[in-house]
Amino acid sequence: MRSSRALIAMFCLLIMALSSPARADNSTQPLDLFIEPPTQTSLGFEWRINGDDNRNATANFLYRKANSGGAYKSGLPVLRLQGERTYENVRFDVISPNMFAGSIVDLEPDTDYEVLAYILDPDGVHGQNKKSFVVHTRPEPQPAAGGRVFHVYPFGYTGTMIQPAFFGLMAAYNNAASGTDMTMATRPRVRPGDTILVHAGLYINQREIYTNTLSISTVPFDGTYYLHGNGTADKPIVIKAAGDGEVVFDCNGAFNCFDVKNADYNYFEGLTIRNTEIAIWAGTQFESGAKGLTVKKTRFENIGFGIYTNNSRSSNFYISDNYFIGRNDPLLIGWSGDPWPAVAASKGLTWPPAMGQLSLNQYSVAEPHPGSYIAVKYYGPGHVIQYNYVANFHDGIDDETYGNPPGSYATDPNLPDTTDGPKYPPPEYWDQRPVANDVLNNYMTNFHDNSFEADGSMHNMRMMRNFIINTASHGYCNQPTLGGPIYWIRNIQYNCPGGSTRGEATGALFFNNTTLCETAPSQSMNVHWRNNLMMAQHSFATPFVFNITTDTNWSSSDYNGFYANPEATNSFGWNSPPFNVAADINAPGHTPVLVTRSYPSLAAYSAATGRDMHSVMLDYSIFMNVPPLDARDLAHITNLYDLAANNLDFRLKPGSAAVDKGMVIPNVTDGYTGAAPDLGALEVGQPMPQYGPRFNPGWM
Ligand SMILES: [Ca+2]
Ligand SMILES: [Ca+2]
Ligand SMILES: [Ca+2]
Repeated sequence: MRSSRALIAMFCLLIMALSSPARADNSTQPLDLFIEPPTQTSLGFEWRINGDDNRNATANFLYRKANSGGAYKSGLPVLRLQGERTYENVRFDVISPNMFAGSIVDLEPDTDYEVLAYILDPDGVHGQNKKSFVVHTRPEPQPAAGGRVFHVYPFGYTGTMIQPAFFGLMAAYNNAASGTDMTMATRPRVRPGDTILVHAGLYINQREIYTNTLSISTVPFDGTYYLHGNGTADKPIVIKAAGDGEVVFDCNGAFNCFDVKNADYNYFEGLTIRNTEIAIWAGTQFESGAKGLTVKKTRFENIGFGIYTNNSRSSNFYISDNYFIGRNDPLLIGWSGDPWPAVAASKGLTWPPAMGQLSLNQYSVAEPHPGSYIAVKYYGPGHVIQYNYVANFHDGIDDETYGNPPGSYATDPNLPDTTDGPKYPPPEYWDQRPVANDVLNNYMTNFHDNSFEADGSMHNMRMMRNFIINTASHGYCNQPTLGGPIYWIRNIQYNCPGGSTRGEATGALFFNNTTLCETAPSQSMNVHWRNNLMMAQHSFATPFVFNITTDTNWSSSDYNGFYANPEATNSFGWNSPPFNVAADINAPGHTPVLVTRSYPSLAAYSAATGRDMHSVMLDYSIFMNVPPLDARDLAHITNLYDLAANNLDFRLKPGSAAVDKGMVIPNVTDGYTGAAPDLGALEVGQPMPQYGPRFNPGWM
């Protein structure tokens, strides 16, 4: 009897233990540290943990060149993630694991770095809280030494040809070129490390003519150059201008010019590609996608889309120093919402504006004007898109919105059995995630919608030192982002009448941006602003200069400089759960309950919310030469501005109200001048960043 009573008692205790709420565990247990694919200049890390329910643990990633014996420096601020949930109907349901994620930026390519990572928690750390390891940054992709070299000339060329020589690209790339039914009948000649030098001239096919005459066509009926050769990271297959004059691939209206969806490590340099809807198609979601595509110093014109993959296999692209010239009108026009329909009508434009060749039922002889969609769209890890000039598109450079990342599943409240599944990708899918991407130093102008989208991206997205001018809405788009960190650092955004920042941002960090329009993302979690200039443009979208809606009370903002619309009743808002509730997060069947808080002044807002306690008010007189714009002046809202043509100068006047008003942010403000870092993108006395291509092409 006694033993069975004891058994029953033990059983009851076990049931109680299993059913009682989990005890808070405020100490931290570090788990595995994951190193994301390095780029040429950045490293990204994810360190998963258990515990730290009170979210006060911190992590840091220190670095120095290997074997240098130098002092360690700190990488970017590391983001704490835990349970933020991006839940949007049946497209997204992603829950951030308990983890840290962060980057180190502005490194040298092809270099070993020693990284020292550690976690601190005032409540204690169980297990190994320090790790050190060496990571090698990627080299810039280059043609390999020692590979075979093939020479390509345009049909009809009669001069001396360097051997081995071929007429047309396909004859060199494949074992032969053929016409019409035979265009796909040969296989790649090229091997890893081979270089095809394309000599000056016009390369054009007439795909509509059935022919055996190679001067007319070497592509199938769709007009596409299908490339199927595979290079390697060290030995790409190179298609490069020979250097004796402009090389023009005129795609003659083909929907897609180059298809590299099944061609890894192909490399394009120095070409002009024109007259096509999709110039280089590198992947299609759920079908196939290339790895390691390189495109340098290439000019894209009369295109709908420049470079496109939305396949999660795609990784490690290097898209640098290119010109993407879209077909959109040389005026600013938006695609959605007021005041754009009336503005378009006043200019005699059809609306909404086209983003491609007009379909037959829209074609108008009076206005046969096609538009352009996106310059570069990518998905997957390790991409670098930098020093490009992008003009006249619907969007500029976008992560693919994609939906739930591979291996994870959204929630359909009506059909849970068909879509329910992991809310974060299992480790076997981690190499297919949109992480560790660099978008740097691009010059972006004239967009219907966004200059940049981080939409659908997850961790360690680094959008830095970009110059954004003339974007109808939201140069910084995060709709949605899936955990973060999404680093927006030292970007300039000017003439953005629809506002600067689109939600629904999870894990976005804004450091030292010069943002000259209103900031009012509709929804957010775990978002943080430091050292920014945020100055109103009299937007039609909102009177607030800064109106944040966030489901987490660990979102924060401080050390910023603001300029408010003078006649606005309220200029600052911080809408979040009651301050005694840590977070109230979207979930199936649950809508967060937020308190709307609006204030007429920075002082009132700071006092009530504890945010922006060290921030300041200022005006456009801080700049060397930046005229304030009025987005409600509809007669001029379509104006385009240009850095050089308008003699704009976004540097701060020495001694002005933004100088030395910032805080130290490691890896962002290193080397600041004066008593403290300045607000905004450009520190007084430091050299201007390069925006756009680093070379002067002959055709400019
Ligand atoms: Ca803790
Ligand atoms: Ca967009
Ligand atoms: Ca300073």
